[in-house]
Amino acid sequence: MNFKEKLEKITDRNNSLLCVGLDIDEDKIPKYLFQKSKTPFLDFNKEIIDATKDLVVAYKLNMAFYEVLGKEGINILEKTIEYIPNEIVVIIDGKRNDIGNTARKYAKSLFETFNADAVTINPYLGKDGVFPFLEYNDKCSFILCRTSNPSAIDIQDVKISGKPLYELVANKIKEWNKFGNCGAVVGATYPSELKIIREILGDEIPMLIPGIGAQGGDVEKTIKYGTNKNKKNAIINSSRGIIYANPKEGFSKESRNAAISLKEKINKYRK
Ligand code: NUP
Repeated sequence: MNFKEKLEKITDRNNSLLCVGLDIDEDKIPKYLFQKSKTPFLDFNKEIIDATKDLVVAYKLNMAFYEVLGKEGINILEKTIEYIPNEIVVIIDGKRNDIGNTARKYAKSLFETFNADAVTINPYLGKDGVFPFLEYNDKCSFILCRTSNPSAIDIQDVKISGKPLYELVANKIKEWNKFGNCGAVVGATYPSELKIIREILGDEIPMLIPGIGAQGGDVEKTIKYGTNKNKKNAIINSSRGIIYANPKEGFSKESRNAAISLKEKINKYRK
């Protein structure tokens, strides 16, 4: 089953567009886990997965939170991915890219070594940096188009021939989508840009939309502008807003409640 089929199937099965971001952070995960367990981060991820796997379409693991822990972090990343049920999409968020020769290693590492279904990449190096990822036909490469952070404007809004750079990137994503395995990353914190980008991309290209929860993105506008004509093909991520909903003993119950509440809010606007 390729990425698109997998996404469609789990979107329907769990009636959801929700992605939980497993951004493990030693300053935020419950302190008691460090006293109780030799593998606190992995235990934390497993408990979050157990508590939310019927509510989500995807889990997103941001490389920064694993790499910072050194080889132990890589081990946690691998074990977490192994633990995620097969039918749920695994996204590795590393925003990778480089010259073609190096990009090939990044692509192999994320798709083969770590077994991601989807990755995030940046378009800054142009197509020879992007194509090594697209050679993985059955996977998905989400290309940074308009990010959620305040300084996204510094570069992504620079006008080229009268159009902001993110529009040019959206058009490139469409052009590069000849194998049907491109996606776009667009922040929920910029609904007007999200609308323009969905109009450029059309209905077939999936969007990964972070910025809901801790960054304050608007759920209603995100669904209105980010989904396709079937109110699908969007993966809405929240990390801190769910996994650290209440970082104390019994945390996974609170995370489950936060995930239910966001899933229901999303679905309310899909009707
Ligand atoms: O534009 C982007 N914004 C963003 O927040 C692109 C991303 N990949 N992210 C990532 O999504 C960010 O690095 C983090 O892993 C997650 C958002 O986390 P939170 O704000 O929901 O905690």
